[in-house]
Amino acid sequence: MKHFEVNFDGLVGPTHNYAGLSFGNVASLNNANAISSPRQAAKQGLAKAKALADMGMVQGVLAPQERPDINTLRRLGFTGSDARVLESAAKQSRQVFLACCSASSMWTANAATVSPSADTSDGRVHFTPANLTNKFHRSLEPQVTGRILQGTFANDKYFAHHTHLPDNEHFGDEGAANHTRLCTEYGQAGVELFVYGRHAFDSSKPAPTRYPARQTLEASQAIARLHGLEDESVVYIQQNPDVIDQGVFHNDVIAVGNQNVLFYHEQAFYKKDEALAEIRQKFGEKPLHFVEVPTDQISVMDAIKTYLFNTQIITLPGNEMAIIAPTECQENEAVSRYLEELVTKDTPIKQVKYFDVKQSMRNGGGPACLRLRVALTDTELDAVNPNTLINDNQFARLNTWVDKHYRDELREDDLRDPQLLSESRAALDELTQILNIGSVYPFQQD
Ligand code: SUG
Repeated sequence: MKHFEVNFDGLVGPTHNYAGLSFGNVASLNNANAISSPRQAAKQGLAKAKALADMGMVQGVLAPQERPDINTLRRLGFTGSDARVLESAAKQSRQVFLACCSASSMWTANAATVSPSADTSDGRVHFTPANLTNKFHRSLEPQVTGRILQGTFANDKYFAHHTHLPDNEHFGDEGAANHTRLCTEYGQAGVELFVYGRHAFDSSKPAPTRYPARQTLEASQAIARLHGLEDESVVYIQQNPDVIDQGVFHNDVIAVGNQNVLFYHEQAFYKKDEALAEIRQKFGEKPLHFVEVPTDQISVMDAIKTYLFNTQIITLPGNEMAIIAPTECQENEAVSRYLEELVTKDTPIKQVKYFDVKQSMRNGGGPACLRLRVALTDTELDAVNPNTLINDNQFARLNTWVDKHYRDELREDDLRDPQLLSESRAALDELTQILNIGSVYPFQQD
């Protein structure tokens, strides 16, 4: 049996904009009110996805969400025609309005936590959409995310879909951004690492003081239970509260794993030595590489600025690993030097490739944020909705679709334009046909 790790990249939605919505995410706050380019953003994402497909990787896409989110605005008391809802929300409650316009579902690392069939008690691939409770704009995502995942992984013989955790800060869950799986081969049982920012029910435990910890231990434990993971193959690690306070709002901003490699910053974890020892013990005797980046070589600040750890480490056909980095890493002297040296060292990582995803980076989303990893056997891959997988034909269709529907530039004032709402709905209606995922959007169900 063959197995693969498939990356499902989030298609950037037509309302991609910079609204400064994510307190604790430095890039999001620094770029608030900048002019965005939804078209460029969508094309940068598609180009990265296509490049990975061209490297021989199996690559998929996940549909974006319907925005502006008129239904939520109506739930919050705005009435009248859609145009009126937009107008009055923008005027009366700017922050709420902006939250309802965000294209943040593009960061599919936050779409869900996924456990491959090799790890789960019933031998199916398990998905739990993240509730994203810490940010209002992101808390609007899980329901439709669940539908999109079901439209993409539509066979319940192989795929188990759970409802997102209770929408409450106690169970704050940010999905795969705080989850990494280590294994020897993707199809063999692995060790799942759940990294959390705080304990929800024990305030005596350390926690960040300046910026929020978005993920709780209790949420991570609930996911492990739902997915039927065995205690011996799960490690819970607390993120270092100090780095959260410096702007590391998800673990994937400071650590990334692939197969038997864990690449992380010296300051990533609280009680690091204990955590690494537990991983080592649960992983067993097989070769395992801890690639630790010391602070005196790369500061936490540089890691956040360049997203050195928000890189994708992928295993290419032929088994060499490559690191997929944003061009910000190339532009930083210390970081590019580090990466050049890394590929010559005694680790499986042998190549580095840079991608321009600046439209996403300005909101704090690097290459790894843009993708959800799903490890699959060949039989499971055959059960995935084939229209969601990237090949030359689907890539061309999606690029043409972006050209047809997306604006070149978007400013805050454009978001209240009823025309943008119609354009977005027309785009998404067509997309559900291109991807054949069914009527997942509220406007298609009314
Ligand atoms: O949740 N930014 C996203 C970035 C998510 C990155 N994902 C991972 N690290 N996996 C967030 O903070 C900013 C939107 C705005 O400000 O307009 C935003 O939502």
